[in-house]
Amino acid sequence: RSKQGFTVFFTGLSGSGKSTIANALMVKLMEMGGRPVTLLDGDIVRKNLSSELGFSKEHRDLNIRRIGYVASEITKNGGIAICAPIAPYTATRRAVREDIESFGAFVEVHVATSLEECERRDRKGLYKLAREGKIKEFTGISDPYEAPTQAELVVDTEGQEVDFCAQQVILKLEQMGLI
Ligand code: GGZ
Repeated sequence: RSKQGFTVFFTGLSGSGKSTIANALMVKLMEMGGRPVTLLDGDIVRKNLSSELGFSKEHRDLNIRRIGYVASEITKNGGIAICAPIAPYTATRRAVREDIESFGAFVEVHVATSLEECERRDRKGLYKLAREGKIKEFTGISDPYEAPTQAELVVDTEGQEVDFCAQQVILKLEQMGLI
């Protein structure tokens, strides 16, 4: 009997390490073989699926609902979807969870790297621009991030290696009987 499809949904601040962990997880799942794995990364979705959207609450919600729809189709067909947007709003994450759970499992992973650490790293220089007011509605600076309270897993890239974080996700998926 083949296993049910599932979605791993990462959420966290810009620069928290979502994409890096998501990529490491994708490699691990692909190495296990057998099932197609689709990565819906924040950047790539914004370029290809949500190119007309900005960062208002309405646009962020629409972006997340689109990601959730694609992930639900993949999950329905028995595949593995990995999503890695900021997804700052609890209600929107919950709505996506409900859509997906009618077809398979939804595994929410909070990448809880602190704002202080994300801003200290500032890999793309966006936090500096946000502090200067040159980017408006920037998550964590001038726009909200509602941290999950009931995520299946919490990881933190401050003091934990990316590979360790990805391995924690693998263990959780095994515990849940998904892989
Ligand atoms: C947050 C922004 C913003 C604003 C541009 N707020 O670190 P990045 O650059 O590569 O990831 C961030 C990405 C966020 O897009 P998402 O689709 O993940 O957001 S959401 O889930 O809220 O729809 C950041 C960049 O876009 N970026 N402006 N104002 N992040």
